[in-house]
Amino acid sequence: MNNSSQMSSHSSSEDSFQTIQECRQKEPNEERARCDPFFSEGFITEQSMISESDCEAVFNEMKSCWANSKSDYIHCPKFRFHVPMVMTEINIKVMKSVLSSYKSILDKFLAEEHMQWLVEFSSICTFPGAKGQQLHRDMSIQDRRLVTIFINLLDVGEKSGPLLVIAGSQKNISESHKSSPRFLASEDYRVMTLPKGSSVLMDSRVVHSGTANTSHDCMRPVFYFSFGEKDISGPTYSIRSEYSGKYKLNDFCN
Ligand SMILES: O=C(O)CCC(=O)C(=O)O
Repeated sequence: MNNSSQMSSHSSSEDSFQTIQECRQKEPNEERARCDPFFSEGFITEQSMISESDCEAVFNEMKSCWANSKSDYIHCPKFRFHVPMVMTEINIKVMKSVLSSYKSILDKFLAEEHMQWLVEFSSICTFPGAKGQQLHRDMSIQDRRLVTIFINLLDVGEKSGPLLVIAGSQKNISESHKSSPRFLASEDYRVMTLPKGSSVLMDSRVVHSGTANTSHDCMRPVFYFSFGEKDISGPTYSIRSEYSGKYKLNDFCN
């Protein structure tokens, strides 16, 4: 997650489109249908991939991390926990299962070895009373690569503080989301209200935020991990020190 509001002035909106072109030339229709939305919108979702009992087991792992580790930096920390996760059997099983469904996109997006580091392995839980975060990018350099996969461990409704993303905002990185009319227009806003077991794969250049939890009794626990380049300036990676710099994408792909 990013703790910097700095915006890069480097801009090239063409790289995503070139990658789409490559997909078109090389892939059958089904692969293209999966690939295109991610490269054009900057995110893609998958509904109910993880069973209810696995969600519950991972949530229990998260709670035991709350007891044993302190919260990492997070925007708007009141009523939000941000705690690195432990690589237990169930966490890795769930991670592998989600990765398998995004593998073709990840292979394209993180095309080179140095882009494939596991840089985050963590959790966020938003509690009733949490205010909305400011819109931000986790990474603001157009030609670097970083992605995050968020897994929802409970149903996410409008009031439980869903993730908000601005579709397509990874292409216009030189434009400030604070002043650009493009980002002030709400037509590109997508609120990730999704069922338990669903996931979101998000390009870290996408403008997004965790919204306010206005519910009285709904938590939003999310298990997440990020892959990308490990030397990007801007992001602060949430991962236990013993895992940092040790794993790559293929370590979790069968
Ligand atoms: O709440 C979320 O899902 C996203 C949180 C986030 O973007 C952040 O803390 O930087």
